[in-house]
Amino acid sequence: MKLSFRWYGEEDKVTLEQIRQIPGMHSIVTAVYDVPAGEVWPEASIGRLKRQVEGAGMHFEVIESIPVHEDIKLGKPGRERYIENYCENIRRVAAAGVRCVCYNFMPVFDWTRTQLDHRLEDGSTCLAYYQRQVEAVNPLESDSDLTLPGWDASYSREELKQVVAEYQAMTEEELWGNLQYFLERMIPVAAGCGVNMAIHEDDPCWSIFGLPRIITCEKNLDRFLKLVDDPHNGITLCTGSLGCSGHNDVVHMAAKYAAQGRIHFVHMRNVKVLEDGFEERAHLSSCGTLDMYAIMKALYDNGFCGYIRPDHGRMIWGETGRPGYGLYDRALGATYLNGLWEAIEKGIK
Ligand SMILES: [Mn+2]
Repeated sequence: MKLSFRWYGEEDKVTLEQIRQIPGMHSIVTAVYDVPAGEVWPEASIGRLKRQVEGAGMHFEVIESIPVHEDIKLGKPGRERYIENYCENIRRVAAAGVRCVCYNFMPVFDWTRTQLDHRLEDGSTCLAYYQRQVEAVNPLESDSDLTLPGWDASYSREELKQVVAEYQAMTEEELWGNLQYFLERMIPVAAGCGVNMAIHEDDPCWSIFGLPRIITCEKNLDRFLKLVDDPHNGITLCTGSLGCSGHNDVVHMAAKYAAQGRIHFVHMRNVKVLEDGFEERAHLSSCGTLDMYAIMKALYDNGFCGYIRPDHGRMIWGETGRPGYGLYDRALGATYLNGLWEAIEKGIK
């Protein structure tokens, strides 16, 4: 495995110099953040990121994410231009040495949580999702000022209503069709540049607000991988996104898809599954519902050699900043992952 860490660029309170001091850090996971979704990234911006990351002594090989424009997901006529732009971005990052690109196909709402500062018993805070709070929010009610954290603030309420209504009129099968159309054009370009595409599961892995969501479970991941049956068409195994549903056997999925050579990137995060949702927890297995050792062992045993990063951390030690993306708890997570990996490796030899 190649240990990596997400960095939000120069705006990030967490610096490359700090990340480099985490033992065993191999790669920085980042993106060009100042270009709207669907547009082409300037080569100068990509080059600058590469210089910054390599200048700090780490590798620039993973992008998270190149966002997929809504017109592609909705299958609108405008998608042709956005698919061509997407492919051009893959060519450009590949030319800068990138080997893996994470992306998702979630309608409108990327990750969804209802609370960003849920206080745990030990005084740390975490991201949480409570179904009853989601049900209290109706994105189609124009008189409602309620929003949820993580929503795209670039939409006005009227625009949000419109795009949500478009998706609510769409079936899951139509969304599958639009995904296939995109993959059939995009994956050959990625394959030609030697870039592994790694779709991220829907987070959480179920439908919200009646919008279709399809990258959610083993059956659907099987279907996804067959849409374009090429090793470059792979997944980001996000343990927290899949593991927040008790229906997903994350250990089994890690073993199965690693053995198929289709896991290119792993997000390791522990969650506590509750009757009414879930809370993000510290990485240690005993802090949540997931068996982090068993997941790492399944990856190891099945030849996983891709990139892995600690996913969201709690806020600890008085740190403030981007929810889920502070330095301290993610650094603890990285060190824990190193420890698991070393123990598994040495235990077998
Ligand atoms: Mn993730």
